[in-house]
Amino acid sequence: MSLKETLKQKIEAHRPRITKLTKEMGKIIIDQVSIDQCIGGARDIRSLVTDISYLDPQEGIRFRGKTIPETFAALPKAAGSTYPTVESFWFFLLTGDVPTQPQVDEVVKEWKTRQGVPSYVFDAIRALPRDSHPMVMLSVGILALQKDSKFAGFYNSGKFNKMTAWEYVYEDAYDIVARIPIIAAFIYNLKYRGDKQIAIDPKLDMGANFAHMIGQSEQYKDVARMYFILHSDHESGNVSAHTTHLVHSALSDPYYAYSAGLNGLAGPLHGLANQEVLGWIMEFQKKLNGAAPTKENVTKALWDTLNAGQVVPGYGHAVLRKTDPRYMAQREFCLTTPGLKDDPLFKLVAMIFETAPGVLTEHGKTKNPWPNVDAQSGVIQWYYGVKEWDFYTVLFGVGRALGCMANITWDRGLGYAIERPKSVTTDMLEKWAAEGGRKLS
Ligand code: CMX
Repeated sequence: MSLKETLKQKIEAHRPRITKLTKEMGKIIIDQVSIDQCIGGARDIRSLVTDISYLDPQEGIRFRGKTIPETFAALPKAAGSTYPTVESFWFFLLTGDVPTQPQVDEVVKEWKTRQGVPSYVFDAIRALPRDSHPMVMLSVGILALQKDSKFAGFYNSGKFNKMTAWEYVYEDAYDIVARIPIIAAFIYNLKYRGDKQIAIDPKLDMGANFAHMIGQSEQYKDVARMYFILHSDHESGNVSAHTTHLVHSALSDPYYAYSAGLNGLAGPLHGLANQEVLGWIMEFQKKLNGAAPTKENVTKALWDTLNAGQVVPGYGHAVLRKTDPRYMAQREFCLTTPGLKDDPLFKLVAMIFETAPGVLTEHGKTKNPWPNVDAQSGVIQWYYGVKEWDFYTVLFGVGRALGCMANITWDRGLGYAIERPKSVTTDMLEKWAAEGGRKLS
């Protein structure tokens, strides 16, 4: 069965569950809200629903119920590789089913029909100052594609229908995941390779083609596949996924929604942390002035950062309370790739991993002293020659598109409402605090 038919069946089978939950059990209480949660970024309030992935604080992410190693093991592999194609992961993320090889082949084929990017998108990016941040370029590129949104076209057709609206989100979502790596490669070549552009190779899967388009080596094909899959989804409360969901909940089409999501990903407390990690390391190495990194000077650099009131990039997490399995998957890649495990930058990152949790624990502020995905990802890019670290968040954004687009396809399939939480005033909080809590009846 095709991806779309499989998805249609799944969405239609799922709808009665949501109807039953809202109509028959809608008033059952599942959470409480405290004052510190209101002020502190809505942390831990259970008020979003997604079946695409789930983040356990101890265990880390599961995509469609599978851990990262289980996901990599289960999916059909790219030809000549031990890694799955991004296309097979897209099928899995959307449907929850591990695709058969013919289903993967079909997605790979369809992906190619969707990956053409109109020239006006490239013109819009070229019109920006060349020293614009690549995330600005990526966000502009996605927004420039909006003109052809099939969802917006359907909405404006006068025939809008809630039951079939998801099919148009699906069309836009599929176009976005197919086109975003092409736009990202264009930005890379524009900014860092003197605008020497490389054409799509229609024989290659998504990850391999991205490697080809940025002029990378054979081995980088697996780096791209792994990287895009690992960064795809982290349930729906993180800034990029939540923003995408929020914006789309107003029935803004997927282009508006994901451009907004990318703008959230570009924050240093979120996706931009991967660039900050490399910036931190380079600054540290500069200060060493040729001396070898040691546990002592790494400890000092960490304390200098904390004492200056800054965060240690790549460490801590709003949900996780142990080392991020996405960090471990990338560390494993480094340890098992000849050359990479002896790379000085990897050794330094490994030394920071040994040192930072102790320092952060002693510092005593963060609830999670362990590394997140961003602490490890730059090393691999750097090793393969992608040394322009302000580009790293773009790579994150290419991967994150998979999760965000799968999520909003399902949002529309299940008819989730426009998002509109309720605000209160500081006076109200003070009054309820004095009364020992807000009277709920
Ligand atoms: N270094 C120093 N201080 C840190 C810290 C870190 N890595 N992580 C958290 N803290 C501090 C917070 O700033 C906060 O301080 P204040 O009380 O002064 O405001 C305190 O510890 C408590 O924070 P928390 O509850 O542990 O963490 P939050 O849920 O508020 O924030 C996060 C989570 C990720 C923003 C934070 O850990 C951080 O800033 N980390 C560094 C940036 C980073 O790596 N971001 C990437 C996260 C993954 C991703 O989205 O890509």
